[in-house]
Amino acid sequence: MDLTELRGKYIEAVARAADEAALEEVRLAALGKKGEISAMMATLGKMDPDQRKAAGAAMNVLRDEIDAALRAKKAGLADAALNERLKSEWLDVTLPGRPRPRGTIHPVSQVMEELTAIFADMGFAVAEGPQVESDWYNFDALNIPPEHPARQEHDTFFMHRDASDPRPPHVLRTHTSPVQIRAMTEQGAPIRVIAPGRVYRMDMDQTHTPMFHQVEGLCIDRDISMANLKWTLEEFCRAFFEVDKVELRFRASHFPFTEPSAEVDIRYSNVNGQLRIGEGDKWMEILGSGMVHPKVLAAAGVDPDAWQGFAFGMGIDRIAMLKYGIPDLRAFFEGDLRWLRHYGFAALDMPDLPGGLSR
Ligand code: 2NL
Repeated sequence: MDLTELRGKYIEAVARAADEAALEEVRLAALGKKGEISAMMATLGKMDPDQRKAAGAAMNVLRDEIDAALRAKKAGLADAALNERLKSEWLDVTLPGRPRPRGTIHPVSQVMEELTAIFADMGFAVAEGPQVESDWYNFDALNIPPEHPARQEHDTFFMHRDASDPRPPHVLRTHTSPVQIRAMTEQGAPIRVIAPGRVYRMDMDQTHTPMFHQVEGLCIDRDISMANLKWTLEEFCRAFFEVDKVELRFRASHFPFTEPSAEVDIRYSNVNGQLRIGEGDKWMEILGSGMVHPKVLAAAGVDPDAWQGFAFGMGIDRIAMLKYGIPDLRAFFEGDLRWLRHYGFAALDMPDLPGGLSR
């Protein structure tokens, strides 16, 4: 083959190579150690000097020309491969982020935090205690006699005991009062504490659950009176319900652990199912309260001739529903949208739901 034919053969082979592997094969066939161009150049040694000078120059030109074509083609193939990758791997960094569903604090926990902060401003510390209590702390210390209905098997969860077990009965606490008995016993008087937490009663129907949340408050000092109780509760309700005007009604009542005792109602209205606190002509019972019974002070090691004070208790689930405008416990369980919304229920974020469900 002469130089012109070789040039034609390899320039065309370079042009046809579809990828870098095929191109490398062409390079080896032409310029590799055993390549055709290399073999031809090896014949220069047998030529006489004049012939070699002319043939050598022509062969160098051909070799350089094929080498240049190989390099150019290689760069072209690499470019094409990169373009191919850029086509499939592109990323639009200007797209908005994908929103992730987020949870929110449970309304009962939120309300506990709110009321803890409000009472903290009035000098009340938070006390905590066990949910499984001895019947002494849960009942006896609170002047609840053995024949009281709450101490019969049907109102209270009793811990299982073998007949031979000598320990006194233990119960799931039915109120957080035992926490305050423990606090008084440990700290003595004066004392200002609230005790928020879970309580248990054997009650399950449309308006009751066997576990619910309660907050109790206790304030003992030298001359604490019902007037201090009234101011404390009014101040709490103003802050908690975020209204300037609240009206409370104290009704004489009876609890074994307070004397005198009062149940407290709050004025409200119900306008098309929307509850408004502080206005209207309806009254709703929100808590029980009274002056701590001398026997209860004595049971907690506080001298009733030197100290006196008030106590109160209210259901957190109930005041949480009141604050969020939920009419009753059934709405709590049946997925009232206001609760679902509070929980951050993702389906409510869909823009085109029928019935005005979207935010
Ligand atoms: C209610 C009534 C009440 C108390 C709780 C209490 C605690 C101690 C001493 C005296 Cl350590 N009393 N707590 C007092 C009156 C009422 O709760 O209806 N709760 C939901």
